[in-house]
Amino acid sequence: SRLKPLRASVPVPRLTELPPLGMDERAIADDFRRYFSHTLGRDKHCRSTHYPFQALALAVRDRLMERWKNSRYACEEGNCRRAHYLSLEFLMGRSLGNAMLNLGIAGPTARALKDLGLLLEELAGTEHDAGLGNGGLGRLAACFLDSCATLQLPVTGYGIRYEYGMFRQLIDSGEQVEEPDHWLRDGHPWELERPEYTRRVRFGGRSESYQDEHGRWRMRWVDAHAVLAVPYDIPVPGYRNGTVNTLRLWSAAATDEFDLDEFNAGSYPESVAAKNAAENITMVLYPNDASENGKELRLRQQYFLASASLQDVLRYWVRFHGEDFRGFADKNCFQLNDTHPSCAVPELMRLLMDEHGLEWDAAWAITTRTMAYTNHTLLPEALEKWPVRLFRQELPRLLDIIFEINARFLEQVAARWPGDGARIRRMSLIEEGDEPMVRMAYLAIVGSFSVNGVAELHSRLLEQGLFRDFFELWPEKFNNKTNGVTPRRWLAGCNPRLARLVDETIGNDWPTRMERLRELAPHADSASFRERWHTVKQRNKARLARLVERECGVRFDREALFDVQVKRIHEYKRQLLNVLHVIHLYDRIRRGDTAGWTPRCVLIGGKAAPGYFMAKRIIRLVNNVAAVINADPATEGLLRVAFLPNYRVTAMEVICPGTDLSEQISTAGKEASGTGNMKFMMNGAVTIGTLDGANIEIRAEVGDENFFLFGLTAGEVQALRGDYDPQGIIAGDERLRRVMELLVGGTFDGGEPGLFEPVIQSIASPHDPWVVAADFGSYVEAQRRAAEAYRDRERWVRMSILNSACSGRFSTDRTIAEYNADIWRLEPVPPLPAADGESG
Ligand code: T68
Repeated sequence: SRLKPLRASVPVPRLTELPPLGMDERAIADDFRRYFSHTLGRDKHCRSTHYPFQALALAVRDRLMERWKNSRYACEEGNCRRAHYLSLEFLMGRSLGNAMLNLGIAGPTARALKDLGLLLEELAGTEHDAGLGNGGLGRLAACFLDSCATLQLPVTGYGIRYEYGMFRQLIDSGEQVEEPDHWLRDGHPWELERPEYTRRVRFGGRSESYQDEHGRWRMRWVDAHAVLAVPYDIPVPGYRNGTVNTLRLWSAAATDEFDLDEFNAGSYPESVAAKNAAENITMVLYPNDASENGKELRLRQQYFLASASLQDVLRYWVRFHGEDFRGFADKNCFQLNDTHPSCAVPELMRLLMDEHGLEWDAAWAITTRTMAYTNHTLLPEALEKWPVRLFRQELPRLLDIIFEINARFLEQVAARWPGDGARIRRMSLIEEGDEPMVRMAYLAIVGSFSVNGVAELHSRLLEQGLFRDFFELWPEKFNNKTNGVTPRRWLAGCNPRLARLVDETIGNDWPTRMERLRELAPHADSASFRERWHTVKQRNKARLARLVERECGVRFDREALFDVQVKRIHEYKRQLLNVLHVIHLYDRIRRGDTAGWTPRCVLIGGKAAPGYFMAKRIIRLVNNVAAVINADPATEGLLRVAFLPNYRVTAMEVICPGTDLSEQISTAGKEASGTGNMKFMMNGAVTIGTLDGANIEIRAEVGDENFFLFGLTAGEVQALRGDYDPQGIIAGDERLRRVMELLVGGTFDGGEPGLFEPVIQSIASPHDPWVVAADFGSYVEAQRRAAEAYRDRERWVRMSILNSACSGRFSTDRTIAEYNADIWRLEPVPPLPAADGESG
């Protein structure tokens, strides 16, 4: 480690008597000024918001520090059971507003700044998003951390400190262009480097057998090269409860001796240059959200996270318990966020056996009592597989262990189903073929005591489909944990006007007791309450309209229906179906079929994986359709369309409060859960959606009269296979036929004939897995019902109120309480009292 530990004789500073920091306007203002002038060295000539932001972040961070330490101590002193959330992604977004909200100092801070002539919103607006994730999976991890801290559960997040997060999306002539997101360039005030906890992670080399000092044959990993994993800690404050948990992100660095070896060989510059290879491991987040591309560097990232995190947890164990691992499984639990960190299964085996001397059975008992796996996808193409060859090259010792796990597992299968060779081949952790592959999901299932899906439908489909064989073998492992979102960021934080109205109506404890939102429901009958609700929504729509005008140059009239679909661009999410409906509306306008029209503003946003051709072509289509429609005077006052570039957490914080209609229109059986659907609902948007993922549970909560349902069910989509006839559907539906004619006729080609040919082909293909044409008719009908409902303002506002009122179940506090009751079994740990006894 670069920083030598203090020797026992070195005096340790006594810090316990530090007075706690004030949470009032005055104390915050004083600290702000000190950081601004003394630490950052700025003065009255400073013309940038960056330094005032930095000074404020440091002042707020100070107030997290003592709570952070007290939370750590409480856990240490209580020798408490802990959970470790392993994830390649944490999509945190901005931190300042969230920290102030959870500490309860937003008010005094705003006043302190105002006295100094500064505007809080302006400073907060300069913070970069921490975009260390692709979408739902990464944001779920961030919401989970917020709920764990709020429920005072001792859960640590473990992830990677990517130098470059999710790419910035620009739109150039209607096309997506990716720019690197160097989010750390101006420094990241929330992180604390912890070089003293640096770990070594090895790659390459080979494994060999040897005899230990007792003459026993063991395996070891030799000739590997080491990379340092340096942790950076980020504080995760609970909601006004004194708890601050930790997100620990690993950064790769080259070792010194690695350089020295090369240096001795006489190639000093080359050896220093070789540092790059090590440090590349944590350079960039892979921007694929739904398909694996099998890149070597990605496997290195996955192993790097798993190994560093497990070593960190084992180090903590050894510090308090020495080499006795008997109680380890009672005190630790690892939650794997999808298969991405599933190298943790063989790596924990390796560490326990090779580094700590345990025998196989003891190590396996610990592993299978501590690992739990969450699946996030039903798409077979998204299930991770790694070539055996790559494992042998990069992680040879892990491959030995995977083979051994597989051999023992297949014996179990053979004992249960004697002579069923087909089943053995199906369930093997190794897929045979020209290029044998390790099936990571199967590895995760075999190595875990819990396997969960993220919505009821999804969990059921896993049991009956993808993981059927495993469900037959171990039904007790399988369970459901329906996703949620944190109501702190996704209601209290992003929608202060609505939050105030809710406070005034039902009291202010709802951010931690979301079931209380139900008490709003009776107020939906009050005309004056509806009026106040409507006023809030209109102001939020005005705020969203300003964003759209600034980013897209399109004017949205806030009296119109705001119809929004924001999420990653993917064929299964069916942005294309949305566009077909927009084209249909445009066709109606051109035909003069506008009697009883509801003016509508359609917003679509999201990033496409850079190598996903169809997704990028769909972005192009949205942009071209928007250009044609917005430029046609006939659409004035009736229809506006915009594609919002660079959709991200911070954009959603403006979008969901200002949305009327939430588009959740995936092909049934494809969207594991969705979480955007929950954010919209909480903020009073009404959903138009299919019976997919958590939509089903949203509809069950709010009632079918407050949800615009359409489309085939998952079972019906399945049953279509083999006799799907989109051409027949197009021919038989006048509306769709006309839409296809506009597309084929080049109305949106912008002078590039054939541009949308691939899109047209996919809709018309009997092999279209997303069955866009099949759902078009019922989608247009549901849109008609939504438009009609919107024209009756009292009716719509009532639906909006009821959607918020029924959203309590979709708080991650509920989700995390379920993870804890069924999987983690942790006791809440209140922090040790701060020096003055204050903990709030
Ligand atoms: C999403 N998955 C699901 N994956 O699509 C969504 N994948 O239904 C669900 O609500 C959400 O997870 C939370 O459970 C993803 O977001 C990824 O981002 C991803 C990233 C890398 C590789 C594969």
